[in-house]
Amino acid sequence: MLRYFTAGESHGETLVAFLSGMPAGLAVDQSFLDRELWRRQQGFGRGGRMKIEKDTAHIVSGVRQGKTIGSPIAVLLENKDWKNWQESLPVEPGDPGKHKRVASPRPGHADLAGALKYNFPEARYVLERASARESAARVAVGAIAKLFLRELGIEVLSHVIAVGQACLENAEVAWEKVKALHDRDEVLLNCADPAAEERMKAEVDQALRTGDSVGGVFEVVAHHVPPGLGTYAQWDERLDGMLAVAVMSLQAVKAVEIGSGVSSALSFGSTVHDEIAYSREQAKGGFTGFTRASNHAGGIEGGISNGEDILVRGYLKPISTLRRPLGSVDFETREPVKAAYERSDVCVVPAAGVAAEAMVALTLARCALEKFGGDSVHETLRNFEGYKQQLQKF
Ligand code: EPS
Repeated sequence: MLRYFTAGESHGETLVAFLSGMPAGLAVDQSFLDRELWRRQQGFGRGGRMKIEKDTAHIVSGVRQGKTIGSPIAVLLENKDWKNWQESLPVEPGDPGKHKRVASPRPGHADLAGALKYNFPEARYVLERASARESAARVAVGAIAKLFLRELGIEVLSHVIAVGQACLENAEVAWEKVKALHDRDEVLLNCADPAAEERMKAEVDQALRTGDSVGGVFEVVAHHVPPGLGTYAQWDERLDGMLAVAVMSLQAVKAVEIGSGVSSALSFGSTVHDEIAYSREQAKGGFTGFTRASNHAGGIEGGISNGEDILVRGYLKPISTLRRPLGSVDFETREPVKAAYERSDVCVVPAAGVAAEAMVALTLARCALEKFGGDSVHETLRNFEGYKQQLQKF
């Protein structure tokens, strides 16, 4: 079973990610991992921290001579900012006078709920772990999952469909366009339509000017996924449910949508469901000859992938750290004060999309391994070939 964990605090020495259950024989390209980490650091509206960090994956186990060996993979990601925090966040008791308190909890952040839960007098340790810095560790292991999926011909990418009030007018973006975005060496807001991207930039500019923050919507697209991943047979094996958990678990995500689920709920069935046809032409090159007139279902029906692109949207609340802070209460005096402000980002929608790609890739890799099995990639691919032949004969 494919499993993963992360450890690490935002300003601690390193982030750590573990990935276990990846079959042996998968080529691991370090430059691909680092490119994924770079993508997560980009986007208009990031704060000063991204000038300090240049994330790179330091693999310490599970990969030898460029390939996985079936053993657990551990990856370290250095926090360059650690040198500025060594005295205030030491592992050993250190000098309590150097501690940097977070005096008043930020509305929308984990600060208050976390302090209450863990019985901390203030929120420093809470934000250290609740921080979205953690998502870098997920991207590192997600990149390995992406390499595995590539062996099966599956690719996972994302694009941004809204920042604040600025939305893509037509959110149906062709796979080729999403792919072209990924090849860009400058990530602005990772939007496929330049005019919409300009409007998105204006939203971020406004937030920057006014000491505010802004959220938005990203869409993860998984391309060339075979039909048959996930199942309706048991509630926790439904692919849509697993993807929702995976994407909702990312920092600041407050809603997840599969395909056009939200607008579908407000429409008649005849306008929503994706009509089925058959193409003898497609039957030669595709998994099957069945085709769809549209993809409102986002590639999943009955909790099972149906062979269309899988579309998962994440709705991101605006970052809760505001330069013009909202009302809060001092942890010590209980007097009304403004919420604490610490250097932060203003908009992270493109970055969250990259982190969500990692979560979708890890979920699909797990489902693919459950379906096709294999202790080596060779074995997985052999089983996958057998399944493809079965689909062809259907
Ligand atoms: C974050 C606050 C900022 C962000 C950070 C998430 O960090 P800092 O407090 O060090 O300025 O930049 O995100 C990252 C470091 C990252 O790599 O994404 C927070 O409080 O969530």
